[in-house]
Amino acid sequence: MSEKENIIFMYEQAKKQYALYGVDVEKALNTLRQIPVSVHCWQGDDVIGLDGGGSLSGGIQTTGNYPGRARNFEELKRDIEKAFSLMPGKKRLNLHASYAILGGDKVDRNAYAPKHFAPWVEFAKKLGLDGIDFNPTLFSHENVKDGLTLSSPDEKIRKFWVEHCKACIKISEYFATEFGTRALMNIWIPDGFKDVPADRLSPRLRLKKSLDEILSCGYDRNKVAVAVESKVFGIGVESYTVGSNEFYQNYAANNGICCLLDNGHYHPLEYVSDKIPSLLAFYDTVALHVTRGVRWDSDHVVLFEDELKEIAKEIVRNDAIDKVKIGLDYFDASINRLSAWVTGQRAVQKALLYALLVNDAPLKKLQDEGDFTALMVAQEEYKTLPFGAVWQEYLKREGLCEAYLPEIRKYENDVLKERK
Ligand code: RNT
Ligand code: ZN
Repeated sequence: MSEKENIIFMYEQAKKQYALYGVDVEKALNTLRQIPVSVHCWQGDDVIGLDGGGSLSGGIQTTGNYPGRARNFEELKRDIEKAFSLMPGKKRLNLHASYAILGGDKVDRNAYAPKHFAPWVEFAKKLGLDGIDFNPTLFSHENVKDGLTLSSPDEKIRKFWVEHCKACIKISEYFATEFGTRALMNIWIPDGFKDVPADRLSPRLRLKKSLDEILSCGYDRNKVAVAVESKVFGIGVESYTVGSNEFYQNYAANNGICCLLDNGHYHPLEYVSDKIPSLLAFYDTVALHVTRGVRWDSDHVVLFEDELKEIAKEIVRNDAIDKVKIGLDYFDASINRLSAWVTGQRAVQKALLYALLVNDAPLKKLQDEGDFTALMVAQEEYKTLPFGAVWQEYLKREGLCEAYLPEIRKYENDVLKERK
């Protein structure tokens, strides 16, 4: 039997086995290819950006010096094109403002305009992507003063970042218009203190005022979904972060915007999988940064692990595929960057498929009937169903296969090794 015949054979067997549980595998595969995943551009260059803003700051860090980092727009595009070609399913591109193509324009971040991102639009269209999502960049810049941006007590600094975020809303609107799909614009700020503050309220009131000013710029909410991303702590801001979870959830609820949950931004015993349904009770849109926290670090490459499966289940079984905006956020400079990219994106696709291959109705019924014995047994049974065979078939239909590393190794030898 050839490898291809084997995949088909295994898939047919798997389909029969899942049918015993009432799972329509064909339907699952068709749904999966339609779920957009917004892939971050910043895994390609260790979050350095293209606008010369300065070295990485704001409590996020990349570690490692694996050769081949993309050093300019051309290299980054080439790497994205290669990595994306190995990722199954529908993809969007997630850009940071620091990836502006200024082309000699002497403008600072408060004056970035759609034209500085036109080359990205052209590129994303060439790749046939679903759209572009966006992030103002409030780090790696000299106007981060004493670690503060939108919450700065220095009016000039605060205003600069308000203007930057307003400019980014306009750029997001431009992306939405170009692609005909709603763009997510996510605000994350590094603001916080290393040690015990004297005043925890005033910075938050200033952040609130800044967000009010940003949202008052008048934008089309059908085109742009503005999100705010909280964080429990960061390196160098261990004692206090201005943009806490409670702050942003209340702000978002009161102002008709949405929350972005980064699953590396909570205490290790708090689970984003459990936060998703809490927010779905109140919000039409919930945004995610899918990542993997390891002890104090929030940005390891995403793997096909239990919490990721639970996150995917909450999206699928609550009919929230259109409501939950999935974005990736991790960076690793210690291994091949393209491989890191692909591994994480595929892990998300696997988790979604895993969740789609569950017949939820009988399980929910067991819960409602209080038969927790049968529920536990049934949930365990799912774990050993032939998921891998369905995944292989999915990759085959996407023109891909499980073994993507040889292609990346070839690219490493042909392209990355030249970057000295
Ligand atoms: C940082 C946040 C933020 C960044 C990206 C680059 O802790 O997770 O989302 O990682 O915007
Ligand atoms: Zn994040």
